[in-house]
Amino acid sequence: MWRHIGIVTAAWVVLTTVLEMVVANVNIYPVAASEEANLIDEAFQTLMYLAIPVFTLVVVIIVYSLLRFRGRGPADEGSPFRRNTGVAIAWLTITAGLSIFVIFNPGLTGLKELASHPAAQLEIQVEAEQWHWNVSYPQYGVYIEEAEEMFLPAGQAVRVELTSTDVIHSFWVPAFRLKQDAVPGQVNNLYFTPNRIGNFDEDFMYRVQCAELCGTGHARMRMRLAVVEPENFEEWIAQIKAEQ
Ligand SMILES: [Cu+2]
Repeated sequence: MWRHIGIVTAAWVVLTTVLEMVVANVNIYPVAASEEANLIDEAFQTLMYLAIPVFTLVVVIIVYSLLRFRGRGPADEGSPFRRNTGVAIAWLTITAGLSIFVIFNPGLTGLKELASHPAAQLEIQVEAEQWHWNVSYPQYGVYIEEAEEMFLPAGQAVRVELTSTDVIHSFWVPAFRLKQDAVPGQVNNLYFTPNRIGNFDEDFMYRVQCAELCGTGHARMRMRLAVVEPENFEEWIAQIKAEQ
């Protein structure tokens, strides 16, 4: 018995160490272009660190049991199962404890951080409609119907007022790690601060993508996104105004 436990423990420690090192050193995330994205990625990283030892323990025990305790021939039924109340209680206590821990951290603490957004410097109204986005920048008197791209100044706190004219859509920016439903007859706010210059042509994570199935044009319902220096943003706005 102790030999089995020794082998399983050794394999578990090795596999856990390897995977934890991979997660700590390999960047598995797409580009993070907003302050909120860093919060989300940190939360994801914490969950990975906590989940790996549980995952590897389950995998190691299953694989070891399959190899070591399998039947040796067609008539052999293999080793019998025996109940072990102590193991069951320990397993439930540890996994329940981990689950409760992540509800508070990064769960509730992360939500609180996301909710403590700065006062918006830039207001944008976005109207979702099958199958495009209408965007207006009320501070600049700019309205773009069926917008194909959206410019944002880096470093400025943005508030998006989001609504829909027909069905439920969802405003999703992968590079910001944020998603908010656009619901007819209702205005939902979304807050973010872009902090990394970039655009769709360089990295397709810079896009606004509809993330709620809304009809046949759903997959094509997207806008290119560009996060630019504030002076370039002003130039873009001036250019749009000149064309209108
Ligand atoms: Cu959609």
